[in-house]
Amino acid sequence: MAARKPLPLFDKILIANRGEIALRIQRACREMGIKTVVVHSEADSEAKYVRLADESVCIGPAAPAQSYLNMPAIIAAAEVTDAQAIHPGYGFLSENADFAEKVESSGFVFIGPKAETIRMMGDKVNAKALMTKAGVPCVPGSEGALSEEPMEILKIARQVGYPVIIKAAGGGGGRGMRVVNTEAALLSAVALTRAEAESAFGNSTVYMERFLANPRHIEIQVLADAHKNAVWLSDRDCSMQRRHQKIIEEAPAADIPVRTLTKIGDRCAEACRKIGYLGAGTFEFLYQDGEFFFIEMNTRIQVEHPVTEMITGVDIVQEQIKIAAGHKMTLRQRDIVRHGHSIECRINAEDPETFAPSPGRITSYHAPGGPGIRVDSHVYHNYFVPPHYDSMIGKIISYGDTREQAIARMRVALSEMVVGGIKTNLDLHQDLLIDENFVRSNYSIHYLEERMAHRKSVK
Ligand code: MV4
Repeated sequence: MAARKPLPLFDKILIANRGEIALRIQRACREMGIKTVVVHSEADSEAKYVRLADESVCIGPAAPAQSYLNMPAIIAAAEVTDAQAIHPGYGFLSENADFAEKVESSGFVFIGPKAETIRMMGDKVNAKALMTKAGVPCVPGSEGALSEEPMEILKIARQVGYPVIIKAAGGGGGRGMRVVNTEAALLSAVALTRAEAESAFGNSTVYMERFLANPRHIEIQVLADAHKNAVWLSDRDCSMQRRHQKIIEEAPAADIPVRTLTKIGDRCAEACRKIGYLGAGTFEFLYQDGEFFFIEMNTRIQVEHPVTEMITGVDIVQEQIKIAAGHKMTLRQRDIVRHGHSIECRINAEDPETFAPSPGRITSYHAPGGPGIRVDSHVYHNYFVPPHYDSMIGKIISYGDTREQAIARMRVALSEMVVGGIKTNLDLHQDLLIDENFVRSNYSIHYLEERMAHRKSVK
């Protein structure tokens, strides 16, 4: 019997996103010989990636609800341009199960997991149950949703031990959660979190976990194909954050014993096979006292994916596309070796004092370069940063043989970078790259906020 021909890739992909990730996806497509359609709002008509795309379709006004979240407009754009697949990027509709479903029922391929997987992971109670069953360790807490019975709730908290955290099943990424330190405060905190969850997510389901006081946020990147192959692509430390907005990410995370990491990575890959996961995904963990605790799974490409690409040499966006086209992954776990160290600094258009977005025209722009420096950004000299969207204007990613070299290269890159006309967080990054705790890898999820509170008080 003749060997089966490799499946063809897509001829044309529609990119349902904006900014740096729209450009990143477009670059992957062009490298693979795939034509691109970019959909954009009226505020993004002049964007570089719109001009570079083979085709573009304006899908509505600046307001995201009328453009980047406008499902019928996006699907209509795919129809008129004859695209075969839709890449949702991150944010916007990337983790919207209804969108994934509509894309598929309209005859297009959604570049991501199946709608039912997205829906499952969107409910954090389901996600935890699924992971527990698949052998991924979770934070100890209520088994599933919290009951309505006060005595039952008190009993579970006693077993878990205070402090506990109450989280909304429909929340995630820091929304809908409340820490409870004492039994006296428990029942009213549960009631309040329920009420907030009902109004924010239309779902009053909450669950309880032991509150970890000082963890690091470590995540594991995975890739899984439609043929039961799954691999994990090392880890990232995303602990340097403020108000659930990551600022610096790095790979690999410091000081995690190889055995601990390998064990958790293998569990993640095995969980992907068990649940029939498809595409790129991220397992989010809290890491404290040498132990990993699963908290959530992200079913999209993430902002910080480049640090993983730098240390593994895998183009994660290209892998997403090949997997969506039904290809068998050629990557095997044994082929995945990490080399060196990578750091990402997210450059935001924001006020350094208040962190309020600082949109406007970029009157001078110079991007850094040189060995081990990658810049993922869609902006340029005279670009107008619109006020309607996220304030991130790009990312500097450094790579070195060692963490020290990645830090040194990032310092040089930051010093070279010029973004004039708007306020940015470049100075904060310069400060953090010489911060002795950062340099010594001595930081957890609370570090940045504590550091800023301290600086304010001594000013
Ligand atoms: C926690 C926690 C401590 N203990 N869960 C916040 C975002 C959401 N993904 C989960 N979050 C947390 N869950 C337990 N059981 C602390 C946080 C948390 C956090 C986690 C990751 C990154 C930044 C954070 C900042 C504050 C709190």
